[in-house]
Amino acid sequence: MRICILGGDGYLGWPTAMHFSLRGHEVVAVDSMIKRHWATMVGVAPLEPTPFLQDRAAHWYKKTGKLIDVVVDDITANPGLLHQIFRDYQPDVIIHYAEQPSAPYSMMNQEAAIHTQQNNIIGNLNVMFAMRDNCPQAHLIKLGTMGEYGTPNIDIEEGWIEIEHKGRKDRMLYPKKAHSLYHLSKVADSNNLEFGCRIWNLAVTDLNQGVVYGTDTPEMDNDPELRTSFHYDDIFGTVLNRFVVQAAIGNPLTVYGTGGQTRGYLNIRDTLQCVELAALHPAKAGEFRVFNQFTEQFSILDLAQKVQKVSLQYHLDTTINHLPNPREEMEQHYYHAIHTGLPELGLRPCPLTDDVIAHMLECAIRAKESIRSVGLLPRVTWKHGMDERRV
Ligand code: USQ
Repeated sequence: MRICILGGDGYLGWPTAMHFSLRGHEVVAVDSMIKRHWATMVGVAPLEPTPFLQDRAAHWYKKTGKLIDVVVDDITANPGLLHQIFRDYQPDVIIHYAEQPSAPYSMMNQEAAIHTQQNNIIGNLNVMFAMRDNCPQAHLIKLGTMGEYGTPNIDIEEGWIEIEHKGRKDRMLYPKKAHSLYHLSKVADSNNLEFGCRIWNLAVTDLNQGVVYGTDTPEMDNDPELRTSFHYDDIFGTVLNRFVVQAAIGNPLTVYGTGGQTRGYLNIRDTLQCVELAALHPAKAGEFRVFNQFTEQFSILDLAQKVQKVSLQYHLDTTINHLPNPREEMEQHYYHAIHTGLPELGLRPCPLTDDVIAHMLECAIRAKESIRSVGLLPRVTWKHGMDERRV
């Protein structure tokens, strides 16, 4: 397949590029590098330096003889870009990760909220129009999020729900109660894409992904030149990635509130499996297909206790600190999200075992010297935004 990966420099984008490239697909990775800029703006950096995308692609070519084409440009700021790429390249599959991915970033202040929604929603519209005009037969795999649904007091279906109202029935997009203005940008994307499928016959899979964790994938092969950007800070670090880094330097684990918040989680290796399964089993023309992409669900306290237990093996005396919750979210709630679509296509999950946590912890201990204190504690509250004193 000819695969175009938008957001190819990111935590998920680069591993996805290597995964498909190794399996013999033609890959072009597009990225504006803006996430590196956002990270600098909020004073954070990945655990270890992440080589530039062009350098990683060059190293990959030297090592495997496989070419990953790189385009450095902005799909949101330059609406003509994707028209040109899709016209010339004629992708079979477009994988769209190129969005501002952080809920706290979107809640920092008015400017960051508007930038998040503009960047994400306009970028996604640019993808839709470029597909319609240049490769209407391609399959778009779009990264959505489980956080679009929030935590409703009813079962969460996979994107769609049958509703009976006053004696009549219809199949509707599942109602959303998103966690943040970032998550709301993805709600808007989902609505726009469903419209594109209905009106222009586009074929789209929306992957409503849970919280991802993990330091590496097999293609990285412990090679620092091929590593991905692993964030552990308050803005771009996801919770389990944060906890292992906090444990590695003997800091308390920052559980927000009681820690009863329950979410779906998956290993970064399973992200790759899921995206590959979606690509190999495409949505049909006109179909807006949604998968809930996670493998297990945990509360925050469950995760903290797992990290605490494993850290004992490394003689780390890890404590759990219940901080006042900087977010507005339910801490005790019902959570039952259907996630059968991807297992039906063949997903075989890597569960979160003690060994998986131990491996992450070893990576964090190895890179201990480079861990920064900025962002170990949360700086953004949903009520008041970024606390500038902590920048
Ligand atoms: N949390 C803590 N302590 C921390 C950090 C987070 O208790 O130090 C809690 C949060 O309050 C929240 C949960 O952990 O209840 C998850 O937070 P997170 O920062 O790991 O994840 P979230 O903000 O939801 O966003 C992340 C990714 C985002 C993706 C989303 C999937 O950054 O791109 O869309 O996970 S999901 O959560 O399923 O919507």
